[in-house]
Amino acid sequence: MIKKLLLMGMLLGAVRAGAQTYTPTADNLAARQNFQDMKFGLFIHWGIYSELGAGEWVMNEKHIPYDSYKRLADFFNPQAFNAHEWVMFAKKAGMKYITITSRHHDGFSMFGTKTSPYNIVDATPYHKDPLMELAQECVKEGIELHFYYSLLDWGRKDYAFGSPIADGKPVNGDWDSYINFMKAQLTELITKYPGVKGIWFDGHWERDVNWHYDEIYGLIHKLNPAILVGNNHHLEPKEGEDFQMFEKDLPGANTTGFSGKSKIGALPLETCETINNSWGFNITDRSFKSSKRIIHYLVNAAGLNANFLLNIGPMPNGKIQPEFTDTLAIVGAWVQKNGEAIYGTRGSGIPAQPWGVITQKDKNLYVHVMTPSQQPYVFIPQLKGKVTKAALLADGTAVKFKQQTEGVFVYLNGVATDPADTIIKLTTN
Ligand code: JFZ
Repeated sequence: MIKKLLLMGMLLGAVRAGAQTYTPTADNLAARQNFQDMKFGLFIHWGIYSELGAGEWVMNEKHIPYDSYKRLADFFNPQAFNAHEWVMFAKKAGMKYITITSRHHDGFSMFGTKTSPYNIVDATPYHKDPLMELAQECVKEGIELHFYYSLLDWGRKDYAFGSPIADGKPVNGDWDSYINFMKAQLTELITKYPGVKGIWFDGHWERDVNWHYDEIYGLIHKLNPAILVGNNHHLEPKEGEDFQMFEKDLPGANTTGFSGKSKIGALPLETCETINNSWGFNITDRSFKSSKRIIHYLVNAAGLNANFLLNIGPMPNGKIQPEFTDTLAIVGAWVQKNGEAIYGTRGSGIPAQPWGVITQKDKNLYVHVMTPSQQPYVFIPQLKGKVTKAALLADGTAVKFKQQTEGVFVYLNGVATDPADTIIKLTTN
């Protein structure tokens, strides 16, 4: 009784404070578990900007007037796009889901929409909907699909980019109209496209307005309660969100300066990074990350309990450049062999060590030695449970270990090492 009264008081307090209470459904909670099990996803930035080969910010960076930029749509015709090839590319790389730009800051919709003629079906000679093809192909191949969706729009009058803000909205815009536009588009994306499992918002940081997240997130979860909502706002998770993301940084790190305010919360985590230095196709960017670096990023993310969403920017003809295919074929072969220590694991809670990280699944701990240590052993502190067995994951060879109250020593002398990551599986009771 007292408990009930207390609870009612808390609820009333929350209502009075204007806070909504979001309770994820059982389906949503199951989707979160599944999301965490997948560990590795493909991020795709693809739009009419890809034609200029200078990244997805080209309109803004080169000060291209909106009316001139719009011409890119007149000759966007990705004849070589093949949804099956993209999905197989992701699958071969060991990725379990794809997050693709449905609409970026340039405001161009890469999907067929009734809400605006500025979309790939109505405004380009291609006249087809690649996201529908991709969605159908993903369902067929058992790959999950998430849509990136930009809150920021450089071109729409109702958004009024550059306008002063007052009372939580742009003075020169029509904020209600813009919010309704986004709600209509999100409704299309969630109800028309088969198998969509998540929405990845971006652009929050552009202006300090009332984004009406209660309505937007509420709508998404009403249309499909299992959809995972995430927002690249670089802040602590907000009410109604289902996962937390980090941009170009592992959770807890802040090398970019973006992540200073994003304290790690209790939600599933995801971190995204580029395969070179660009999100959208960039013809001059040749700073390709090595397969080893990508493997390390994946393993480090998994050790910190996070998914890794690796980005590529396909070319305007719809092809993926060979440098990306080559690298990811190597990554894929590695993950194929070592997936047991990645998929379905969780962070062990043991902090990252100078030599690597530890992932966990059931009673097994996977010790990932990525940087060879100076000593002939690695030391794993804070290990709970008694280790009953240590073996090389690659071939099952027994590995020597010694457990003390402070932790476990695993001896690596004579152990066959993997140049990217030597994995030792510890079985505990
Ligand atoms: C955003 C987008 O602007 C970018 O184009 C890409 O889609 C990426 C995944 O997300 O990038 C950001 C977001 C925020 C900041 C910088 C880049 N920021 O707050 O400085």
